[in-house]
Amino acid sequence: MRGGGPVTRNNQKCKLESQVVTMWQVTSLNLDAAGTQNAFMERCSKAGLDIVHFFPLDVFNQTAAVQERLADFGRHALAAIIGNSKFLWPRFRSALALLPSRLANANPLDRYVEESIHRACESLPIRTAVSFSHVTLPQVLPIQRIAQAAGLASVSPSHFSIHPTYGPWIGLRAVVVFDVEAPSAEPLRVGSPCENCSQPCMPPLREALDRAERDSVTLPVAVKRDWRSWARVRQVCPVGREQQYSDEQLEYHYTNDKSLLSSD
Ligand code: B12
Repeated sequence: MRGGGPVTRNNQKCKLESQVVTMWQVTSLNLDAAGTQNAFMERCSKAGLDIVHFFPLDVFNQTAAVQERLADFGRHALAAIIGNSKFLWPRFRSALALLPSRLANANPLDRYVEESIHRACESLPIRTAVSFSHVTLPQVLPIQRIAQAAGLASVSPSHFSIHPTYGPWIGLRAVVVFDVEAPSAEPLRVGSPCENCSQPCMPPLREALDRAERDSVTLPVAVKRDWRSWARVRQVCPVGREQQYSDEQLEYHYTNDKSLLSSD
């Protein structure tokens, strides 16, 4: 495989209970892994999946319950969390415009994400294993906890993954495990974004939950029906405010209303 130069990365591992964050200083990535990273990131980014966060899979597997661990090709494997910021939306809309038949899918965005990530994996000359966050059977991928262990984003009290730059304005789409050796990682300690925050997300969350209970609806139904109240929970977060999704992206993410995708 083609090799790039050695790569140095900083990853943060956040632990909310103790309000302590551990930052992983990852160095001396071998040439195979560096080449894999570059090729893979480029493919994902072109599709609008602009968050590609590499980490040694062991940082999650070593603390996870046995049934939640991801397969590691029998080695200290390299893995990546694939996600997106608001940058995904124009790319996704262009892909729909090029191929309107995508709208026939029950969930066009999930299908687009699947296709894009599979294509990025297929471009690599190594084995990969992909787990998608929207696939909930036979079991849910605990991607928020993986993102926290990997130092990408810490989980807020309102159950959002908060990225230091994008705040809650990210989607977490998949975890890819690569059949290459990950670098060794050394933890450093830094602060969490929710530390010392007045947590303005909690009153709107409680309100939205109370309303769902009063209306006797399940949470998935409540989120769709009462989406503006649920969106408040995210909009009040002080981290990454300027990274908010567009109105259309926001509404689609809460409602999955495909009619939003039919207009230009
Ligand atoms: C099921 C689900 C929901 C359920 C949550 C029900 C529940 N009690 O867990 C409902 C329908 C309520 C929901 C709502 C939303 N979700 Co949701 N959801 C998921 C999904 C598919 C699985 C989560 C899960 O079951 N985890 C179970 C175990 C394995 O994880 P865990 O770490 O032990 O527990 C976490 C969750 O269970 C969650 N959780 C636990 N209890 C509760 C209670 C409530 C009220 C909520 C909202 C969440 C929640 O938080 C835990 C971490 O703190 C994930 C994708 C994924 N694979 O994680 C997306 C995911 C968590 N959701 C996401 C989003 C964006 C939303 C919505 C904003 C919009 C939407 N798409 O509906 C809303 C509102 C959320 C909010 N905080 O305001 C994003 C979060 C991105 C981010 N930056 O954090 C994810 C990662 C999907 C994605 N593609 O990015 N969701």
